[in-house]
Amino acid sequence: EAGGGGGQTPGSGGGGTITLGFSQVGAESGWRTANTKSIQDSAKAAGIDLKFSDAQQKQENQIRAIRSFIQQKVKVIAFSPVVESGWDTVLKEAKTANIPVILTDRAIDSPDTSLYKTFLGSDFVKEGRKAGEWLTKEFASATGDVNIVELQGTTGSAPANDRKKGFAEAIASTSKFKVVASQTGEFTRAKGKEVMEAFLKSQSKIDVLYAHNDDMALGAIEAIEGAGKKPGTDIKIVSIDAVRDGMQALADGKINYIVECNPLLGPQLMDLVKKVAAGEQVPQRIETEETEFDQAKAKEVLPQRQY
Ligand code: GZL
Repeated sequence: EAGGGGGQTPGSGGGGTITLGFSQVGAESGWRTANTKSIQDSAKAAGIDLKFSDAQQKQENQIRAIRSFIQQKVKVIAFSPVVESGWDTVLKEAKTANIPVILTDRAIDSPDTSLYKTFLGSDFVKEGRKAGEWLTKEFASATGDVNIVELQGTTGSAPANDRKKGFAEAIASTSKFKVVASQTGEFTRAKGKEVMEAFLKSQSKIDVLYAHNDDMALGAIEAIEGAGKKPGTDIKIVSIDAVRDGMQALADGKINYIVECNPLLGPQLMDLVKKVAAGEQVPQRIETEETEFDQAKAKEVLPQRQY
């Protein structure tokens, strides 16, 4: 319940319980599932009353959820913006209602940084760059062109924009690296498989697949095997996330390298919610800690991976 009698401040519920409204992107990938679990488990552990909404990857559903949280007078709003643009109006409504907003996972492109207290998430440009740097090392001795196909994440999303940018920067060093096809696979296995099937038909020579997440890489693996080729051997694959199924494919030699994108943001988010609810200052930007894996390291760490 929000507000209530006895002069309590809105969103503090009974006995100081903080109410958090969280708008999640959807349930499109293994990463998202792990991220949602981390948020729900951490809210429970922190004694925070979580109102959780799944937007099925639609911005209008996130905007509707944020408006509903404002109506309910929650104490804090947090969300993972499915795309970078189009948030100013609804975030200004939250500001007018004196409800602080926290961005998690993905960023927005608004120049008005007063619209949110902090952004907790990965540096996607860095992730793309790490993937590109691995590729330049892996193909350092290649003499002819190295033909790359790219499965992009959700169109307009920060991870898709920035992973593409970071990767392109890293491979620009030598002209032999050619991105011969690049299209969104919407971060899902199904779409990743469908687009990779099209790439296999339209491209005469594919040396590498760069997938913006493991789920699309796993879909692409099905397409590559369906075409009678060996993923990880005939077509090298570099991906991002390091979710369990991706790490298993890496250990099995079907993926060659994975850059981790850590979904376990829940504990840090709840600490930030408590600080922001108490009116404390928090850093404008908090970057997630994460690493990268080759096949040997994947075999080693798989047994104790949390997600
Ligand atoms: C990245 C996150 C992306 C993951 C995908 O932080 O937004 O969305 O890389 C997920 O798996 O769908």
